[in-house]
Amino acid sequence: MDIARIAVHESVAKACPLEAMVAALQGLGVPVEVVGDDATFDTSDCVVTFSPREAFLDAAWVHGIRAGYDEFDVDAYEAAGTVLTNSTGIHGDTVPETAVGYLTAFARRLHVYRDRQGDNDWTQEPYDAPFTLTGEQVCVAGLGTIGQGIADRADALGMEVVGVRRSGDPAENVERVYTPDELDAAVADARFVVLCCPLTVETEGMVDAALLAQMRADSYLVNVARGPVVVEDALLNALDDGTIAGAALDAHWEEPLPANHPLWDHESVIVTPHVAAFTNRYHEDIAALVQENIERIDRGKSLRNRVA
Ligand code: NDP
Ligand code: 7N6
Repeated sequence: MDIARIAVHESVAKACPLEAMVAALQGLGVPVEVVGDDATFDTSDCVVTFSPREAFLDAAWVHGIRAGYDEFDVDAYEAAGTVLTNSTGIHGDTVPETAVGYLTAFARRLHVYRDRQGDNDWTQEPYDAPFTLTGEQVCVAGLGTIGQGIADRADALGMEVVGVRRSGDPAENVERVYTPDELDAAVADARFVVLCCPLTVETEGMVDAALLAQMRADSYLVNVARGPVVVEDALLNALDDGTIAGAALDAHWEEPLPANHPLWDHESVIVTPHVAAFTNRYHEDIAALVQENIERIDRGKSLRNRVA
C-alpha cells in the first residue's frame, strides 16, 4: 500500500474540529485535505472519517475515528479489498471517567441536586437515598479498553467488580468474569450494570425485559456502548414500574434522541448526547493511531486495529 493523500471526511467534525484534525495529521509526510460527500477516491488514499460512505470503498484504507464500527459494512470492505481500521484503544480514560461520573452521581444524588438547583431548591434527599460506591458491586459487560478502564477505577473506589466477555478470560481488577450465556448471573447482584461491549448480532437486544427482571430493584443501568444493545421499550417499562432504579444513557436508539422522547424528563435517568468519549485532545489521539499505521505500512507490517 502506498498512501499519497490523507482525506479527512467532513463527518470528523462530529467529534472534533476539522482544522484540529488536519493540523494533527500534518507532518506525517503525506498531504492532508478535507473532503466532502462529493469527493472521489483511489487506491493511494487513506480516508479518516467518523461516518461511512460508499465511495470510501475505492480508497486503499479507511480509518474510522470511533471504536465502534457497527455502521461500516465490513463484508463490503473485504470484498473490495479496502482496509478498514477503527479507533479502539484511545477511550481508556474518557469513557471510564464518564462512567464513574454516572455512578457517583447516582450514589451521591448529584443529578437530583443539579435538577433542583434551577429552582433554588434546598430540599435534601431522604436519609436512605444516598449510598457509597465503596462496597457496591458493578458488572462491566465488555472488558476491552473501556471495560478495563472502568474496572480499574471501580476497584480503586472499593467496589466489587464482575465482568462479562465472550472469551471468559480473567481481567485485572475483575473478581469474576462471566461469559455472555451467564449474563443473568452476572447482573443479579450488581448495583450497577455498565454496557461497554460492541454492537453486534450477539449484543443487539442483549438487555431485554427478561434480563432487566434479573437485575436488582435498586440497580442502575449505564449504557456507553450503543443504543440497540438495550431493548428500548423494555427499559422504559423497567424504569416506569420500578424493576430497576435508574439509568445513565450516552448511547441511544436514535441520535439525536428525539425531543419528545420520555427519557428526557425521567427523573431517575441521566441522558448525555453521546459525549462519553469527548475530549479536547481527540484529534491528537486519532492522529497517533494514523501515524502508527502509516509507519507500519512503511515497514511492511500489519495494521493496528484492522477490522477488514
Ligand atoms: P474493545 O474492542 O476494546 O472491547 C470490547 C469488549 O467487548 C471486549 O472485551 C470483547 O471481549 C467484549 N465483547 C464482545 N462481544 C461481547 C458480548 N457478546 N458480550 C460481552 N462482551 C463482549 O472496545 P472498546 O472498549 O474500545 O469499545 C467498546 C464499545 O464501546 C465500542 O464498540 C463502541 O460501540 C462503544 N464506544 C462508545 C463510546 C461512546 O462515546 N459512548 C466511545 C467508544 C466506544 P470478547 O471478544 O472476549 O468478547
Ligand atoms: C466520538 C466517539 C466510539 O465508538 O461512539 C464512540 O468511539 C464515538 C468521540
